[in-house]
Amino acid sequence: MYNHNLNDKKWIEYWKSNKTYKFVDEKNNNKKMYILDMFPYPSGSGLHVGHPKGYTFTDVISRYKKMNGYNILHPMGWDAFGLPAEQYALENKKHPSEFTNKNIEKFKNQLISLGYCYDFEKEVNTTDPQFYRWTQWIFVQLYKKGLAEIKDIDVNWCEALGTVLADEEVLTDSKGNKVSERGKHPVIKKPMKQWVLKITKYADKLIDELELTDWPIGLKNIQTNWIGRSFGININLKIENDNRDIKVFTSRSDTIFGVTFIGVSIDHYLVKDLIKSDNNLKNFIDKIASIKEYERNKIENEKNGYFLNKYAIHPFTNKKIPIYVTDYVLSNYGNGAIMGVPAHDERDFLFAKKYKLPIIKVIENENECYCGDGKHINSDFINGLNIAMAIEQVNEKIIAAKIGNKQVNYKLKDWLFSRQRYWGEPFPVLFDDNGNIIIEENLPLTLPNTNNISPSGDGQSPLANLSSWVNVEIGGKKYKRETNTMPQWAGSCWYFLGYILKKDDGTYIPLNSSEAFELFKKWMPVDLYVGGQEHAVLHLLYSRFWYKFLYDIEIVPNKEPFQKIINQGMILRNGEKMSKSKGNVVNPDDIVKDYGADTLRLYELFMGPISASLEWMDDGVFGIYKWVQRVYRLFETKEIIENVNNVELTSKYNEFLKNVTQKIEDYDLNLAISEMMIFINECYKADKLDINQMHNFIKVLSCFAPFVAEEINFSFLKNKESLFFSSWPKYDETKIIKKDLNIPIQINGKIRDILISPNNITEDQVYQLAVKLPKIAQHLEGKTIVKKIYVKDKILNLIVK
Ligand code: ANZ
Repeated sequence: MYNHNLNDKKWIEYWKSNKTYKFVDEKNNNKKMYILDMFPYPSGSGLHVGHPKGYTFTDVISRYKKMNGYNILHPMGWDAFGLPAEQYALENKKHPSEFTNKNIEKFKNQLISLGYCYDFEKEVNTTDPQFYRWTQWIFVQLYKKGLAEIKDIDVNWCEALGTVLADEEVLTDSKGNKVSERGKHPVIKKPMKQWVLKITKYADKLIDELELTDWPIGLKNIQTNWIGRSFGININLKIENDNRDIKVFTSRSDTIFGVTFIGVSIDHYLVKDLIKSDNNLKNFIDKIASIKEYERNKIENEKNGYFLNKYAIHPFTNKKIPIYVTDYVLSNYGNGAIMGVPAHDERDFLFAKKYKLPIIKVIENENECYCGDGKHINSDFINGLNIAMAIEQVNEKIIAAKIGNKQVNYKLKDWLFSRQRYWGEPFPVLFDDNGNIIIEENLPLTLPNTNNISPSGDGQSPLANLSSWVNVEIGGKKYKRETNTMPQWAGSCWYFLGYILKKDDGTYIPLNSSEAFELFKKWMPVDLYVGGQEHAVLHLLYSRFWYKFLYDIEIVPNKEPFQKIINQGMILRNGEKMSKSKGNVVNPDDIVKDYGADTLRLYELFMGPISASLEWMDDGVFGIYKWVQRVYRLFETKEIIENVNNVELTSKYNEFLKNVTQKIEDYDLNLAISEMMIFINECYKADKLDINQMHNFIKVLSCFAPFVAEEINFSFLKNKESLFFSSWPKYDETKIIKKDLNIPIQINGKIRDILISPNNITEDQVYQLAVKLPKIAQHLEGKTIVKKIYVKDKILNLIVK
């Protein structure tokens, strides 16, 4: 009987004392593979079962690729700045690093207990000054290139957390109020001086260069839509009895002859003017302003407006078009004003219906259009290109008439890059008495060591309380330090380069050295990056932005950091995400203790495809546990000797190797496990097993279940080297006994005979053989074959007249 508790411990110690997983850069090997996991935030609660799903996946691929002769980089590290540590420190009057380091130790031990082949001497920790010195350095370069600046902007202010939050950290609750993602505290808008990174300068590259990657199409679309590039035109319309123009933004100038009203946002300049003399208008605006803009803009919500008693003049027909203030036109998109085309835009349609405005259809064959009774879908829609051409023509007319200019708009906003927190990278920035910025070039600028990290209360960072740190004198002149810190996203923007630079003594090769550049040429881009889809727009967008910038300043040699990405699905319980509050969390430590690390590893991969979100099943875990026992028992009970001449089993063995290799290559690891199970069943049917074949099976198994595999390899097969250093076994196609195929032959849908044919037969060969079968020939007599329908290796249907 296999004792996983003893065995897990034994092999962890073996791998550790033999430094089995020590990273070795094979200098003369030009086949490289950089396999990366999204590094975790080391939270207090330790590893979640969601983590091993991705980490086991990349562990298998790394071992497999290594066995196939690749030079492998497969590191792990810690995204360790962040709010929970700060809050813990506040509550316990301790330094956040204490909490952070404790959690890192816990995480590391858990990862080691799962048998992952990380070399922890390569680990990076974003809170290590040796690491964040380079985070600060990149910031300085961004600043020098004009991509970082201080702005007075309306920020999301959370009184309870005493901090400003990024849009992504703010949620809308069920009542439509803005609340903090963490703690669900109210969030309001407040103007403040903040660092902003101009990611919008890279918007085009961030969209266009996605083409260079092999990401899943869904992920590319999420990024593209988030950036939200829209090609359109600004059109200036004259206003009747007014010497001002009104400027609208449209991406559909081809619908201009269908305009039946103009809509403006509630803080448009026309409104600001009229509101002084029109009390009803004022009441209307007050009422609307109390509802959040993005709520009003939703299709399903009622559309409201107020006629401003003014008319614009249509630029081509000279007709009068009424101007309304509306609740759904956004104030900070485009020009805060639209041309309303009810027949072709759903919001405009809903608005026009309510205010009884005409609905004029001007584009034929559009996929959707609107008229009196609502939406019409045109199933023959093939018109995308025609619409694009029509837009181009109208745009040209508008430009020729000097009443407009082309405009590209983006939904992406510049990146708010400061936080009022202690536990983050300090900005290497000083201000003189006149507010001039002086860059601190002597890096790292370390966080002052203090246990007093209470928020300053006035919106500034806790660092503002530390006057001895804040006030600096250089050459007799007085300066103050920037007291904000960088957001948690900063370190994760470049950590994958940090692994490459990390040396055994814990220091880093300088990011801007030629040595670093040579290493980046060797290792970048990351070949496979695995992590959750929740990072589709934030981390993956921010890190691409930094990487592109580093490319532009010649620090890295290529444009995209992550060649291939796989998003792992979630592990659910009763159809829901596991969470502490629901009490449905499975703790990986418990599974390891009760069933062993191999069981957890195999189970999480066997659950289904890596990208699918799947239900956790205790029975499934037990089933895998029994299978691990079954594999061990096979070696315990069967005679395993050299040169067993079992043709049938040798065929199964080669078929197994062929299939399992293909499944791993396709990243279908659940199916690869099935192949192992099938082969083990075949082995049980035989009396004697071939030692060579079984050794090769164990090599395959070791990628998935390294503990039991090493044990079998040493104890039963009497080998003396870790399977980690094996070569991937090759199969022999000629040893696979090819079974004949049975292909039913139909005539006009009725089966008339069955063709017994060899494997690997082509469509034409099937046809040639089929028509010679006597029963088929008989049915074909005097008929003409008008169509052949062939499903490969399955069926041939002949349609005859
Ligand atoms: C006329 C039209 C006809 C439009 C039609 C669309 C369809 P994207 O591509 O997302 O940028 N729009 C412009 N400014 C707006 C604002 N401040 N608030 C709300 N909507 C605004 O969308 C561009 C379209 O969004 C523009 O094209 C405009 O409506 C609307 F069949 O103009 B369109």
